[in-house]
Amino acid sequence: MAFELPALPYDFAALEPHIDARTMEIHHGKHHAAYVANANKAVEGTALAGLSCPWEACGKLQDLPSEKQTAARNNIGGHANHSLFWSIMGGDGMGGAPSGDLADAINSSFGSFDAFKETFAKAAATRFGSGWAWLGACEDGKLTVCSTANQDNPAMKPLIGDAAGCGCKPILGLDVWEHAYYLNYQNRRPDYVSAWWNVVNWNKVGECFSKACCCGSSQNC
Ligand code: MN3
Repeated sequence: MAFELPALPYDFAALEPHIDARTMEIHHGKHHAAYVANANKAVEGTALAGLSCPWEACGKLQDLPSEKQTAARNNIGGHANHSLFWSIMGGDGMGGAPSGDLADAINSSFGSFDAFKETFAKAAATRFGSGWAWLGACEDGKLTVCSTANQDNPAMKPLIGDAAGCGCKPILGLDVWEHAYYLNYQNRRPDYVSAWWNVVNWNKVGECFSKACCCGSSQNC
């Protein structure tokens, strides 16, 4: 097995008007596909060759020879982050608010769903340059918000320390690279973040919260 581009679980146009079809087509078919191809190149002939779960690989980047680590960090990170991103969005009937254990955890960690959204939107808006905002589960069961630069994510903590954010297990991620929104929103990142809440699939985020791994692919890991 190698890293594989997961199929989008909906049509390119499914997230309109909040995220346009052309952006989705380029983002999935060009950007994410390139991360997958380059991630496979980066691990060729190493101990990580043959892994198929990118989130697992993000936690093992430190096992690579040092000259391989930058390419692996950027591209395996890109693969992991986008795989989660596609899986926690959807078209009709999405948005709204979480329910069940996830809702309880959000309320106890942030005070309310609105307070969480405000904290998360601020993390997304204030990430300078390219990167991601995350909602993640900490080891004590609490939820937290953090953000990372480029294609880094909290699972990379063993390799990159504080640059990986808080070290939580991400269950919701928002791509704030310009390629994720520029066609529709240009420089208006806060408008993209506000619109994005309408396409979040909270049932999926709830599943990620209750599972050990949420790599977004069809495999069980
Ligand atoms: Mn992206």
